[in-house]
Amino acid sequence: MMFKSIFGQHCDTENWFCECSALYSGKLCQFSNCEKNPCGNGATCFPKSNQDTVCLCPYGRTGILCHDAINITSPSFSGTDAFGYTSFLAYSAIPNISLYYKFHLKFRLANDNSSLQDNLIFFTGQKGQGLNGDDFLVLGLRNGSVVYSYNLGSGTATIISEPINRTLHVHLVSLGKSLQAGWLKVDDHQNKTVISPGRLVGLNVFSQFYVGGYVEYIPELLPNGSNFKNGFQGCIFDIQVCNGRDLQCKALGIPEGHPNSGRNVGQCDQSPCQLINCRNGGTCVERGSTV
Ligand SMILES: [Ca+2]
Repeated sequence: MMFKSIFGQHCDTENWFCECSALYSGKLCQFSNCEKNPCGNGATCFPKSNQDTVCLCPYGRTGILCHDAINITSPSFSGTDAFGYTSFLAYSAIPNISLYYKFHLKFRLANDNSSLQDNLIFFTGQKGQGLNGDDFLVLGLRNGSVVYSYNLGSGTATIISEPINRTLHVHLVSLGKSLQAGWLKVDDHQNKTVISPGRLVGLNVFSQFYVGGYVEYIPELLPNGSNFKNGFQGCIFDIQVCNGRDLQCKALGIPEGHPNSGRNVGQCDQSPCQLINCRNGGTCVERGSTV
């Protein structure tokens, strides 16, 4: 089977690749390269115009040329830019989630309606990207709701939450799967459940675990049902995965809490009130700020 890449090369979908000219890179040659790369520390460089280049910093670096170190405890993501790059974190594939798993996380949206339209929160699949392999697990936002989907190889199961309440600063999501049965709980909404179609019960995913976006964001190369159009816009924090027989919870990554790579990720602005939801009509007041 052949299809035409967006830059005109023909690609064979069985073990295909696109041969890119020197000024382009990426699976579909979709990224423009810088002729002379001024960015430091392995940053992604792309030409913004004939005169200007832009550096997208790797995880842990910031600044115009990515020379400055940044300590990230709560990652903030800036969605997909006009050149097709998402900000993302990639963690080692999570072991022992085939039959049973749970995830817990919190997120805060950028103050922008587009952050709720069609945005990825996390993804893992068989190849991370590509046309082979049906199994995947994805969480995202679409039309104001949280969307949780998985495919165990015999069809996609999806749970769509009630629309989230945008007046909350922080949203809580818990989800899980036990054999074919999935469940999703968002904020104080009722728990929702689904049973995946077909007969298969195991989630067989080998890709890295992507948070906020992908290395190469090509929605048409992702498995059907997992293709959110944009990267996440806002902060995602306190992700816990619970796996194994006893569903023991821990942070993502090997070692724990450490991503393998990332791009264009900042530190979430952590004024304490942005992370607190007062109950019963209360208003959060920050103490100790001096002027
Ligand atoms: Ca499977």
